[in-house]
Amino acid sequence: MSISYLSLGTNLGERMVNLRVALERLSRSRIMILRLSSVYETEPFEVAYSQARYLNMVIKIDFEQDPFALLQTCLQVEDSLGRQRPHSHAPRTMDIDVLLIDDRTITHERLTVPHPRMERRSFVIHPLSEIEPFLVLPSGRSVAEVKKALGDDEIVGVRKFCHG
Ligand code: PH2
Ligand code: MG
Ligand code: MG
Repeated sequence: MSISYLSLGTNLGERMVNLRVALERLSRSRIMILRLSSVYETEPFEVAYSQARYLNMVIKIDFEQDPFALLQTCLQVEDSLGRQRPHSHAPRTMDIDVLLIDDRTITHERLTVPHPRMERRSFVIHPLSEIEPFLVLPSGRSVAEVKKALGDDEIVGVRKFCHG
C-alpha cells in the first residue's frame, strides 16, 4: 500500500463538473481513492492578477506505481479536461498537484515532494485537515496546527461532495 495525497483545483468552466470528471478519471487509472474532502470555494491565492474563485479539494489515494507514473496520470487527467498552460498560475479547468507520497522526499525538476508550498496554502491545508488532521507535515507541525496558524481568510465556502 502506498499512500499519497493530491490537491485538485479549478477556476475555469463548469468547476463542479470538472472536479467530478477528474475524480472519475483518476479512479479509472489505477488510483484507489480512499478519502475525499469537501469542496472548498476559495479566493485565488498568490496569483498575479484578478481571477475567478477556485473550487479546491484534497484526496487521499492508494497508488502502487512509481511517483512519476502518478505525476503522468495527473497531467493526463488535466489535459483530458482541456487544461491550457499559457503561463504559470493561469486560470485552469483542472490542476492536480501531488502533495505527499508516503514519507518520500523527491527533488526533481518535474516533481518535488512534499509539495514545497503546501503549508502556506489554506486551499490545501483546510481540506487536508478534514481528512487527516493529525498528519505531521515537513515543518514538524500537524495539519491541524498549520490550519490554525493560517486562518480561513481565503475560504469562501465549503460544500459536501455529492456522489452520483
Ligand atoms: N492554485 C494556484 C495558485 N493559487 N489559489 C486557490 N485558491 N486555489 C488554487 O488551486 C490555486 C491558487 C497554483 O496552482
Ligand atoms: Mg498547483
Ligand atoms: Mg499543478
